[in-house]
Parts: sequence; C-alpha cells; structure tokens
Amino acid sequence: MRHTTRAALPFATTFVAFTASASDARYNLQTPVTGIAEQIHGMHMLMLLICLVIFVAVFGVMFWSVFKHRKSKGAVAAHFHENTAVEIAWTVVPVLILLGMAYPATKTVIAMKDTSNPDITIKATGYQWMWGYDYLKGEGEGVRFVSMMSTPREQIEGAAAKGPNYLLEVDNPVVVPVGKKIRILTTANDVIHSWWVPAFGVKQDAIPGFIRDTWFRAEQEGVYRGNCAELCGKEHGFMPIEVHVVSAEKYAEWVAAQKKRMAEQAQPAAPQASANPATAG
Ligand SMILES: [Cu+2]
Repeated sequence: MRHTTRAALPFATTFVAFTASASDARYNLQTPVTGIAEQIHGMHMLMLLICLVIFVAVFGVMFWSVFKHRKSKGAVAAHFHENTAVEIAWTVVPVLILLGMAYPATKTVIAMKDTSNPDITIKATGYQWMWGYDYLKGEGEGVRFVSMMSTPREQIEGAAAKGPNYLLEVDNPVVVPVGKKIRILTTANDVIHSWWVPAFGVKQDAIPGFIRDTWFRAEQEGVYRGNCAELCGKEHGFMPIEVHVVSAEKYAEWVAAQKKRMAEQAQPAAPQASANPATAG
C-alpha cells in the first residue's frame, strides 16, 4: 500500500486515512503476512483509488454540465461531431490506465507462480470434507495427518453459543516455520476443492487427478485461517484450513512430536503392516 499512495492525489489523503482505519481487516482484505499478500493488498488499494478518481472525474463533469447548461438558464445544445482530439484522448487515456493496472498485476501473478526452491513441500489433498496433509520434502518429511473441522455440532445447530473461531478451527492444524518458503501441492480425492488462506494471498484449486502448486513465506508467527473455496458438496463450508506459523525451534519440536505419534500409531498395527505397508506410512 505504501508505494501506491506515493502517487497521492489531493483528496487521496482522506481515502488513505480511511484505509488506515480499516487495517483491522473488518472492511478490507485480511492483514497480509506474506510478500505476495502485501502486493495483492497494495494492488487492490491502487485499483480502488483509480476507480475512485475515475468515478469522481466522470460524475463531476456530468453533474457540472447538467447544472451549468440547464434549459432554465437558456442553454442551447451545441451541434458538433467528430472531434478528433477528444476521440484520441478517450482512447489513449483508458489504454494507459489499463497498462498501469496490468503491469503490477502481471508481476504479482508471475511471482505467485514461482514455486522454485522451496524449503518445505507439503501436499494438501481435499476430501469430502476434510484436508489431508503430507510433508513431502524438507524438515518434517514423512509427517502426515488428516485435518478436520473441530467446531462442535451443537454450535452449528444453534444449540450452543458460537465460539470465536466458529467454522474456522480444526483438530490438526498445518504447522510451518516462520520465514521459510513453503510449497503447497494441491490435489483432491473426490471433487474439486480449493486451498485458500487469505492472509497468505494463496488460493489454489485442488483437482482430482492433477497436481497444482502454490507457495507462501509467512513473515510473522501466528495462527492463520482459511477455508475450502470451491463449492464441493453439502459440507463445503465445513472444511477449514488452519495454519500455525511458529519459530524454527517450535517447528522442530512439533516435527519430533508428530514422528513419535506416527511411530506409536504404527506399532500396534505391526502384524498387518507387512501386508499393507501404506498404513504404516
Ligand atoms: Cu471442498
């Protein structure tokens, strides 16, 4: 947002003051925690500003003309057509505006697609209706779990008061270290789902039979929430995504705990494990 407001127009200060007051994300996009989300936020504000300027300019001229040249003042309509200068201006100006919008948008889209050299690669699989996660590469490799919504049914049915993270909480959150490039591979087991975490600026469809990818590098520790963003069936609204961004030490602890849990779970099933190695995974 900072670099867009540098092109400050006289009345832009009011606009900027408004957006600053809306930084609690109640009236705007969620507060960005990745470089990409920051760019998306900046572009959103820039384009809103451009639209506002056009709106004020067009309606200003229109209302001024209607008022100034009204019939009661004896105005007589001019009879002219084909003004070459005006025609060139109303072609060139919109083209320049569109180029001004396309340039930052293209830059961001290209950056969003650059999934090269990740520190950690995680596969997110959409199921009806939960997410499965496999840590494929990097620290934590081999960790896998299923993540289901943990909001109690009583809250959904109105029998209990809604909690603060209503429909946005899970039993097993995704845990990632802060400041590391995380590549997310998305796919699905049944129908199309979509892995969406607004604060990361990430939204990637998960399509059965295909692998798509996206990435993020969270710059701040914290808990970030999203949801499946593809209409995927009757419980589409009940498959949230919860990501915990933690320090490197905490992440190492979490990985150790997960490995221990998986080893314990694999133990009692040992006699069958040889018959079906996938369950020992
Ligand atoms: Cu879904």
